[in-house]
Amino acid sequence: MEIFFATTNLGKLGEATKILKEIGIKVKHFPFVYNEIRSDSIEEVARDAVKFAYKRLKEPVFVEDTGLFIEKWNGFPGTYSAVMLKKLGNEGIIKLMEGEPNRAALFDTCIAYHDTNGTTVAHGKCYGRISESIRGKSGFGFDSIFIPDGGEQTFAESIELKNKLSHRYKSLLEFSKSLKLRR
Ligand code: ITT
Repeated sequence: MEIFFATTNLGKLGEATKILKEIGIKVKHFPFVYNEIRSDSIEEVARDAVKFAYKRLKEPVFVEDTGLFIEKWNGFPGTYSAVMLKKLGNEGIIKLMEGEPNRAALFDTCIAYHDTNGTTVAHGKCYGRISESIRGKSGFGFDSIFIPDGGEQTFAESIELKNKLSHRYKSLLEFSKSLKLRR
């Protein structure tokens, strides 16, 4: 089975390609540039984006919206994660969190898939905490400041672990099940 993934993020693309390959699905890249809507809901963002991608591509396609939700900041940056990373970076987050005992954070992903039957969504969450410093070289985005629950290493220090328990892994697994039922 082959399927298009519309994204500009090569980190996401690499992980999704690897994870889906192991379950027998080949990913084709659709480098789709699109201005996300403003919403606090990753599902709303993903649902809107996939309609545009499908309109452009005219083939079954999925998109994925991911946010880092920091408990102490009432879930911010959430759907604004890309802007946060661009403007403040991981250094900025570590600095703002200095001395903060509540470091709980959550990665939340929503995949939206669209074909002639309409849109379906799949979700995946990964709970953890923000590290005290930037650690590790692998991965992308916030990986060097996020430690999943039960672990001591950041995602960037243990990418093999990331791909077995991450928000992306969980959402792709749920998505692949619904895809196999649907097609
Ligand atoms: P597309 O919308 O084109 O797919 P994007 O980079 O804009 O790419 P998102 O809005 O979903 O994607 O991502 C928000 C930010 O969160 C962005 O800066 C990502 O690099 C980062 N991010 C997403 N998944 C991540 C992960 O698994 N680990 C670390 N950071 C991640």
